[in-house]
Amino acid sequence: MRIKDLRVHSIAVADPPLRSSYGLHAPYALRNIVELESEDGIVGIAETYGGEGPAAALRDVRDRVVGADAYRVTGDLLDLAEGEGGGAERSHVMRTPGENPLDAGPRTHSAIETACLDLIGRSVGVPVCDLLGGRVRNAVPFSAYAFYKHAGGGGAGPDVREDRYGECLTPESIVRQVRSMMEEYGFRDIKLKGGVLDPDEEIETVRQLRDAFGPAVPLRIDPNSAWTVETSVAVGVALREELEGDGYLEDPAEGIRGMAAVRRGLLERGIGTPLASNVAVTSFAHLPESIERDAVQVVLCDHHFWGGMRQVQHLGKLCRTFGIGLSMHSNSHLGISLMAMAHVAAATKNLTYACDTHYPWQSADEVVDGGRLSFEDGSIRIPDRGGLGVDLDYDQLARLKERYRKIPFRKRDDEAEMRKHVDPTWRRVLPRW
Ligand code: GKR
Ligand code: MG
Repeated sequence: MRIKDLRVHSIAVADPPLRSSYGLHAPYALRNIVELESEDGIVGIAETYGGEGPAAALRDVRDRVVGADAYRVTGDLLDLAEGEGGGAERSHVMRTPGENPLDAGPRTHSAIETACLDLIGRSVGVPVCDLLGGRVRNAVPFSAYAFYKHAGGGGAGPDVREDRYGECLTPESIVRQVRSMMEEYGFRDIKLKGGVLDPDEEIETVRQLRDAFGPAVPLRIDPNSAWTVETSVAVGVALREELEGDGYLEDPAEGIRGMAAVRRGLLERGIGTPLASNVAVTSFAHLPESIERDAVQVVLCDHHFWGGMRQVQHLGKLCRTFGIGLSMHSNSHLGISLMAMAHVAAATKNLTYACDTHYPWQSADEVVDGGRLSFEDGSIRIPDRGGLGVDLDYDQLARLKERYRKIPFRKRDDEAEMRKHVDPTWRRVLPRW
């Protein structure tokens, strides 16, 4: 099946002022939507990181994609899947996800692969997860992803959006945020984005979440490398009970060596809380050292930057071989990404945790036909349709493209947003505590 056209649409989506150790989210999250059209007029779609860098990388492969066979092109582009230098240099410590130039290859490969699988799936009437070797689950569980945030629902000027959760900078307001998210979506796991307040306040937030939701609801906290090894160990000790079971401590300290030192410190104190990562371990090239040092016990996969869905399946198998758990990372996204995440999760046996999703945070906009996708008891059910199971709403796409055209943002820069809105002297300093 020949590919006749590759189209890349840069869009902007209203996003609330969420905080993390990277800084502050801008009023708009950027995404790129990819369309691949076959000679017989079938269109496969994908969603990926936004702004100019990822869009340019996709346009750069146009000549290798247009005219190629949809069944073979991801093999032809395999040189991109691992990234420069096999991915060894590709840490996310100082780079916000989507803004690391060394991710360009895997990101691009993934977007083309997803659109090809959607195209093929539509043409033969088979869901993507079944093209990937067959689903091992029909519904994929996601977790409530809590963020400290300032007041505001995202958007700017006349496009300003309703603030569903209000300002959340205290333990009590995070509990309210999570309660409302769990009621609306039915999530059964909670992840707290940390690295924002003093660690003692974040410990108190996790404790209040445990008090409010009980031990049957697994808890995770992720400060994105904001803590020293000593602070990470102290937090691990303080939250020993809260993070046990299906919980984990995610990227507390910087890099594989930092994570390994935290692991040693916790084990010496008899604490087996697993350490998870989407910052220290972001490529296959990181696995040998991480395994040798026992730095990371749960890898957060993400087809968007691990090179695609099949690479995530390989990752799942490798993790299983080495006794490592697998969870799923997310960034601000819409329904096409959500469905792609659900399909790859459905077709990856060793996925041992509920996946992350930012979907509740981008609730003001959607590009899929029929509007917002529904969760059932915190899970996304695989639709009984060929491909990803969602279509583009071209009116909404045009609206979000127009918005992109009008706003000044062309890349994600959480540090600049912090300086603009919160503290003019703010810099991303690691470790901060
Ligand atoms: O959306 O600010 C955010 C998160 O901090 C995101 O950028 C991270 O990539 O969700 C992510 C994570 O788990 O590290
Ligand atoms: Mg993380």
